[in-house]
Amino acid sequence: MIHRTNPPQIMGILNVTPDSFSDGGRFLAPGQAIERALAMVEEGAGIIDVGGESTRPGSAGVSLQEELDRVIPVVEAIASRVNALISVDTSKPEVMRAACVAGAGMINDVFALQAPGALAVAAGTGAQVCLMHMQGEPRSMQVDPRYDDVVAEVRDFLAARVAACLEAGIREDRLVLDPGFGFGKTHAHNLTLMNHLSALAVNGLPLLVGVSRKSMIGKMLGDDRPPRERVTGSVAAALLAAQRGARILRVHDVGATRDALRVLAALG
Ligand code: PT1
Repeated sequence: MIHRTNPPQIMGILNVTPDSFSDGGRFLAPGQAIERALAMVEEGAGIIDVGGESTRPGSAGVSLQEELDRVIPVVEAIASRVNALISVDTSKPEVMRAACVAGAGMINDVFALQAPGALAVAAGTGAQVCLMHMQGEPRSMQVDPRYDDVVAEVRDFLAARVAACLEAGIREDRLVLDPGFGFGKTHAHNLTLMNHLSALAVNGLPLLVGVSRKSMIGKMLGDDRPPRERVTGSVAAALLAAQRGARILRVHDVGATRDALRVLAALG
């Protein structure tokens, strides 16, 4: 379906991890993080997603203290300086709470608020919430992902998490849904999900799509291409997601994505 209404929002990725797969930990220090956030807003990001724990395939978790130390100073620093919604990419309730106190207005949780206490904390913050689907956990999720019907299973999981949120007092107008590209999915699963995006919008809720520089883009371009050389392919996939109704695009390359969206808006 082609959507000629408002263009999707761009969520710029701000990694504050030393092991980030794509930025190589270049954005660790709060000063540099501020600079990067300002640049992304200048390029067209309406949301800045701050993450202190890598969730790419094979990643191990990080301790609570380490994640707080990475994320909270950066959220504090950018909250007062950038004209954008600040999102915190975390699964830990303590990080959600502290980040929202520090100025975050969105919780982006790849575990969809399944950690003990996460639903209650998220409810209390009043923030927007992105619920993402993942099969397994980052360390092992790509070992042997299996589904009978990937679209139905992802949709049913998201529907169950929406119901859990409503029960916890998180109103539906605070929710965003995400199929979780690359999170416990084979290449074929990722392609099937992209081709059935609109079927995942439980209750008509907005969809977030994150494919930027991921291995699924590498698979389509030739497997030896490092993440940095997947920019054009990522923009093409983001544009396709926008055409298929995605409302938020989570990307590394904000300016390039905005340009593509402008052309889509003019011609679409
Ligand atoms: C995402 C996402 C995210 N992705 C949301 N949050 C990552 N809401 C972090 C690969 O296959 O899609 N949605 N937070 C990054 N995760 C990955 C996963 C990075 C897979 C790389 C790959 O290369």
